Amino acid sequence: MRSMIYLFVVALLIVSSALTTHAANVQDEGLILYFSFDEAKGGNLVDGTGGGNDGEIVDGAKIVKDEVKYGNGAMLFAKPGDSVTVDSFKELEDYTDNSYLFWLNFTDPNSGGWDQIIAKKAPGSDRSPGIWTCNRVPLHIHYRFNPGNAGSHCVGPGGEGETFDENEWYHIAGIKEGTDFLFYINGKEEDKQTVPKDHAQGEEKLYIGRTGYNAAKFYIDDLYVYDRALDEKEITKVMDGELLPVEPEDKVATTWGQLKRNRD
Ligand SMILES: [Ca+2]
Repeated sequence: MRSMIYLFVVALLIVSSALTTHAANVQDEGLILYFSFDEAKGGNLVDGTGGGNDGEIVDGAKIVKDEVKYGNGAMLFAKPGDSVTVDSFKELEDYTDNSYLFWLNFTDPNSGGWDQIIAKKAPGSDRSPGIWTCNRVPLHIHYRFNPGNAGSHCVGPGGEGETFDENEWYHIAGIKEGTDFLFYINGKEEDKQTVPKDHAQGEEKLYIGRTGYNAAKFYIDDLYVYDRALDEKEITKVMDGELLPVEPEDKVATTWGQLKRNRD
């Protein structure tokens, strides 16, 4: 009888663990959009916050399994036309303070043009924020807000004028708080600029890859968009994957191990 109950409890734990993991979203105060890039469903990226603001794979960009930072997939932007868009929604249109955090791995030197990584557009503006490479071959990031085209010019690890290497993952965090723009790379503040407190905003899409500009060439993983400014500690937490749900296999293995120990 005792082993019957034991088996029943184990079965129950496995089933409930699988169910809760399936439903687990990534949630945090002010987190309005999250993409794991682990899979595409019917040509869409599922909004991992549970908010339903899925991304549409418009052209080219692919989920890949060979170069991944977290989970079991990332997304590759390999061609100038590769593009993902997210339709406008209230929180995306309304924010002033905001934070964009993501892992980025450039696959190639830059084309020499202003190539797009991410853009949240607004009526009459393409930088709320707009994130590009710089118009030169070495790899930098150009991170801007309107009006006034303000923000970081050509930043890399180490600051303005420094360059990113190819084939290496970097954690990027752009934080706008009031009139401050803070640019973090791998959890370290590398640049600080003054930007308009009330930057251009309104109903327009969020883009990854091509806009009116060609897409830069990169892998991206684990994208978080907040409608508030994160502090340094929170940036590190996101970078370290601490908001991610526990993997189902780990959970079952852990539960099983604990049960076995309790029984022995
Ligand atoms: Ca992933």
